[in-house]
Amino acid sequence: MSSRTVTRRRPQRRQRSPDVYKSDEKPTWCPGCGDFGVLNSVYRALRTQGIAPHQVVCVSGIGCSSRIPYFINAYGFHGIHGRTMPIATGVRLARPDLKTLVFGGDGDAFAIGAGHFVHAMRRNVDLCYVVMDNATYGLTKGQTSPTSGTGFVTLSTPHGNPEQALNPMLLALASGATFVARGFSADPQKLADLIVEGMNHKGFAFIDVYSPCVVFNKVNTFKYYKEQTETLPSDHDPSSLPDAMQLAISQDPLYLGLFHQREATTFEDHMNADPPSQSERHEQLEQLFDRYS
Ligand SMILES: Cc1ncc(C[n+]2csc(CCOP(=O)(O)OP(=O)(O)O)c2C)c(N)n1
Repeated sequence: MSSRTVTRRRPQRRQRSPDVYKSDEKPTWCPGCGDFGVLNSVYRALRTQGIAPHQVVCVSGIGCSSRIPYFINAYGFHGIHGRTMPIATGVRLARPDLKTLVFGGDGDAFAIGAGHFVHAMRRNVDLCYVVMDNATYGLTKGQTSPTSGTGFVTLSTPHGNPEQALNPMLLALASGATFVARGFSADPQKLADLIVEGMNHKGFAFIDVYSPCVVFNKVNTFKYYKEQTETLPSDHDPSSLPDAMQLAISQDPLYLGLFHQREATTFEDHMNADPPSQSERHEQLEQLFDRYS
């Protein structure tokens, strides 16, 4: 065993009251915000897991959605805009005994944080990342975000958004995420189930959640998602990446559920692996030398 190997304590699991996970801070979101449903799902997921508050850490970026750690009784890190992944990766490596949940908005994740997002997925860091996707920048009062539709009129795009929306599911699948799911904040029980699965997944779990902003986005509303979404076909095999991609392309309907899941070596596994011995390293160098001489 390497001297860097950390002994993992098993999380204590038992049924706890949902109130255990509620902090004393009252959510500051606007009435009707989709983020309330996400918070509710997180409480339910933690209760189902039976994990103690001191065994969970919630990392977030900046945005309305990123305020969520304040409302959860657990360790929390309200970070900087678009930098959740570096922070969460460090937390995960330093404290593998804690469950690391990561939260943010679509701006935080797919605009300023897009580069970090892609690399965390290809590294397969053992994190559960819940993106509260309202297709707008809520905190800064409603500019377009990468998931806003073409033509979306805002103060920053008075003539309509000239860009096409990014598809976060396809991006995650193409970047090597080993768990890719989509939920809806108006269905907190199904979302809670997905968060439980994401937390239990070994590797990077990405959950994109439709979480409407009732103040600044009159396009991606609860009504729109209720009409447009459908549960994934019951015969969908999540181990098939091409099938997952095919379903992720669909805009009508927009599917909800677990698109893809597979096993792969995690970043932590690599970091904790025994380093090669001196003779192995010598042999590798000789092979390299032979190849290039
Ligand atoms: C480096 C940096 N750039 C810009 C900002 C301004 N800013 C704060 S939150 C935000 C976007 C929030 O949108 P999103 O991440 O989708 O979260 P939401 O508020 O919609 O939940 C921006 C641009 C900032 N705080 N830091």
